[in-house]
Amino acid sequence: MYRQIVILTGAGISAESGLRTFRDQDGLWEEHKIEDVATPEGYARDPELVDRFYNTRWSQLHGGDVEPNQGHNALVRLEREFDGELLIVTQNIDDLHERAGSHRLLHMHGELSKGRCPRSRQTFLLKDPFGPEHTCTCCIPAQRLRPHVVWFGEMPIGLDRIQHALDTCDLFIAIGTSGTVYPAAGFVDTANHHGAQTVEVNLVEADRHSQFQYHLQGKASDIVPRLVDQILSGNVIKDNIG
Ligand code: BJW
Repeated sequence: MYRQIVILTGAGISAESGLRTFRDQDGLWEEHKIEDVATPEGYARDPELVDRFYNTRWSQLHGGDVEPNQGHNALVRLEREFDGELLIVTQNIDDLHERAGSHRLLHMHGELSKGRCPRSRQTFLLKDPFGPEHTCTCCIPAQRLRPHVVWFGEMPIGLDRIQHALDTCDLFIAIGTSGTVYPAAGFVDTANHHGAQTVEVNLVEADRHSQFQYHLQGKASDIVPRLVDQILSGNVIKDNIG
């Protein structure tokens, strides 16, 4: 039925793995000011504070208690069994899609497990939490690595590839994202414009101004496996699945 699928994931897909979202109750933005920890200006003012913010999240991700959930796993099944084109675009910087086994994946807001040279933009895998001792090997003098994440005011990663996939997809699914951060929040408009079917999976009710044609309300770990069954069985997605 479908030939080209783009899936956008947000913090909600990792929530059931124990990682906090940003804007929900108890979300990360309740304890941190966005302008302090998610802007280049905040990093320039106080890099240690920003390093600590990401180190806490790095330690949780690598602490042994966090694992992919049924939502991530279902997307791996889709990748293995779907005959057409698939691209998973994640706004998440965790590596739970990779740990589950996804390959056709693009981290548009960066990766928690990497540091980046601010001069050459080369990335380096981080085997331990951040600190001033993490420097690049590409420049002389060596540069202090910064978190490989996209902050407000910075250009997201892979936009050309994403744009091409959106222009040609016939199904666009957004999972566990509040749709408040651009350009990701505008992907649904692009997909609609090109005639794709657009589906949203979220724990909460659809927004009154939602641009999605279908809204599936519930936990990602519950809805996504059923959505994948539906796609793989060749059926068109409807409001009511499973
Ligand atoms: C569940 C669930 C469960 C819970 N099951 N669901 C004015 C107007 C328009 C735009 C702008 C503007 N002023 C500035 C801008 C641009 C700005 C922007 O969008 N600002 C808005 C705040 C207005 N954007 C940028 O600056 C971006 N760059 C940019 O625009 O470059 C220029 C450009 C120009 C032209 C074209 C293209 C580009 C960069 C944005 C960078 C965002 N970075 C962050 C931090 C990354 C590192 C980190 O992780 O710390 O990315 S911010 C943060 O928000 C993070 C996330 O990826 C992102 C999105 O959050 P997400 O994933 O949606 O999480 P939540 O918490 O918001 O939502 C969770 C959802 O899950 C909720 O809906 C729950 O209900 C649901 N949920 N449990 C299913 N179990």
